[in-house]
Amino acid sequence: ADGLAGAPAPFDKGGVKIALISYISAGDFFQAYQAGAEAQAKALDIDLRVFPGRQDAAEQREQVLQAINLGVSALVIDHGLPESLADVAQQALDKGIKVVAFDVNLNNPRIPQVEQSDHELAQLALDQAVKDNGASFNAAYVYVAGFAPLDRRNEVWDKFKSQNSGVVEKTRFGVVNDTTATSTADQAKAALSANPDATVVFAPYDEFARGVKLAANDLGIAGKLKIYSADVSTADIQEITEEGSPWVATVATNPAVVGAVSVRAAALQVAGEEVPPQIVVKPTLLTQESLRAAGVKTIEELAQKIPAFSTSDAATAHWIPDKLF
Ligand code: SR1
Repeated sequence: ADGLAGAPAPFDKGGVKIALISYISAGDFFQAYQAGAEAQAKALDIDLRVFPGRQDAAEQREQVLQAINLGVSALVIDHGLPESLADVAQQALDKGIKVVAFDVNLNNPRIPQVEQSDHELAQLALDQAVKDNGASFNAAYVYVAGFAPLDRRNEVWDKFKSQNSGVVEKTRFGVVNDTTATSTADQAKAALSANPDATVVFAPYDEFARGVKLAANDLGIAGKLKIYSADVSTADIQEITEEGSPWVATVATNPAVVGAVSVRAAALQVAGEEVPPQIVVKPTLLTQESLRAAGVKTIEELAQKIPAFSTSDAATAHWIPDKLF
């Protein structure tokens, strides 16, 4: 470790250890988030220790304790269940270790929370659904309670339904596991077969949307369904823009940028600098039509066209390199 010229201590000397402890590692969003965190760590000469998430709350809790014992300067906790993390996160703080949470509400004023403005994200997706379908439609909704971003998006869905009496939620399903898309597809097949009048699907996680699309294709109903989602990846862009795809819009950040912001928030705290309690990376609406018209095929091409997909002004400082993608 050589350190970073012009950076405050301890980054001027290098060798700062930070741990990234995820609840989920599978899927495009979480892989890109991790890659962004690693790229930012490398640019700051940080030794980033990555603990793989396996959707196992007890294991994630254990990993927080392991990271504390490794002598890290900061922890980035990415998703997870607050009830299994809050006390071990407090233990870290008590030992002088800085903590940043992404998408898990640890209810601790000393832990800044990174998020993607989930209320705005859901609202943009639902506004597009109304633009395409009018304010009366039968819907299928994909949701799993207990994940902070999904719970925030759900608040918007509940409000949207109460404000639009013509929107009827005909069916609700969803699962988050190590094969979310295919497990959701199995549920979607049963739910959509039992509710053939559902024409709009609100699936605010790309793995959910991918599962519903899979089911729609298997059932031969892709032509009468429109799917509105969250998140984007190169594979998602391909699925959205392909001929006949029912996946018509998504609202997304670049998850690599969110990963980078999370590491920057941790680094700023280690350097003794202030970070706000909420650190927000704003999402952008991407419709099938706009992606096709722009000829965009990859997330890198998206980053060239939309500045918010290449960098964020959240958690920056003059000494932190932030042009990574
Ligand atoms: C299971 S939670 C999945 C969500 O977490 C991140 O916020 C992504 O946007 C994804 O939709």
